[in-house]
Amino acid sequence: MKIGIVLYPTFGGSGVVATELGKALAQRGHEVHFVSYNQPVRLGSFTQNIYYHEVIVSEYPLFDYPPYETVLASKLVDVVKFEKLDLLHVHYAIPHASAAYMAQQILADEGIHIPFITTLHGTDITLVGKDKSFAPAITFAINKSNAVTAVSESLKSDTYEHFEIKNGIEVIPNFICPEHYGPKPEKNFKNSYAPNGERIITHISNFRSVKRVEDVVRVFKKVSGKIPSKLLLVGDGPDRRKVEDLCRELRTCGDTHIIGKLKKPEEVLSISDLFILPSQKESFGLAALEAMASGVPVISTNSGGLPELNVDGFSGFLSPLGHINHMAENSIKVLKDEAVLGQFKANAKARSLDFSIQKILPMYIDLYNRVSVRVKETLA
Ligand code: GMT
Repeated sequence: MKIGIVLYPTFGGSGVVATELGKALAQRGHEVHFVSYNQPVRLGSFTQNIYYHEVIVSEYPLFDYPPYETVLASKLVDVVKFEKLDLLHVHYAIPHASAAYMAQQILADEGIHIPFITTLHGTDITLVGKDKSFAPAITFAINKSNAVTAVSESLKSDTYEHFEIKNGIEVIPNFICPEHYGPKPEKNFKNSYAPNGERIITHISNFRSVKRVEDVVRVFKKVSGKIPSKLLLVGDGPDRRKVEDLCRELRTCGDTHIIGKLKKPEEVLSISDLFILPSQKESFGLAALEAMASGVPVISTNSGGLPELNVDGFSGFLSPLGHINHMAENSIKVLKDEAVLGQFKANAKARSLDFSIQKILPMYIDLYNRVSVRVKETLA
């Protein structure tokens, strides 16, 4: 098949999932055309069957807000027509689903019929999308999609709750490629962060308020009081300053490394003993899955789709939102004993394999085939 994938090119989970999906499809012989405003960060080097089309919005003095959606729709028309695509798969509803719908209508006028699938990732529904300034357009575009997927049952029910959706929504969870995680790094790498054999606790996010990174620092303060530990904070975003201030206030700076954005989070995860994700809302929690794939147990909240991923008492623990003590006690339970930690690490790795690309990719391919057949039958 020839598939167009529309995505955000950034570090966010939706872009990561879309890129890894495209790479996996290409490896299996499909031709994949990525469409975005920048080269996706996880795309990597020149690879067979992969093409990248950049959406370039021209500057014009009239535009206080450059019309990205219109340029994206025009780009999609061009790519579908000249690369003879069979299907578009857009990741993150805003504004990709409505741009795909516009492209579909323009092409239909020319006798070209292209189906599009929308994958909902989370904040496009739970934060941004339900805002009244987006809701009518999002509802329309979801209803006009030839198929809709959500990355968790939780996101599916949130979507039905917040929007008047007439379309069916299939749940296809996020995935990892197990071969990307491991083998374990040189001992020296871990020693450079934990020279006295301290435990390494890690958090990775975009430091937006929904991630509650300050809770990570508060939990760390309590855990490091009982178990010698180091904290690695990976990522960057609006709350970074507040987090730095809190580290100073709680006097945890000496044991904390704020590393910034990393293209390969698996490198940090490979030396980590525990991952903390105290999010207010998380439709899935790809960062937690990546941690588990590296054999790192997860302390997370029980919000959104996290309980569908993190099995309480097995791959880590779940806590109610904001319950710092609960998260700290659970962290200590995992970290205090070498044998217990080893068991949690093995469990986390085992749980991650339920979300391996080998299990999830066939779900997407099956959906692509069903949608293509359905569209052809409607036209016949
Ligand atoms: O987490 C973010 O803020 C980024 C956002 C995105 O769109 O990339 O992540 C969402 O999509 C990921 C991939 O499906 C999910 O794993 C994240 O849970 C989800 N984020 C939220 O729901 C807050």
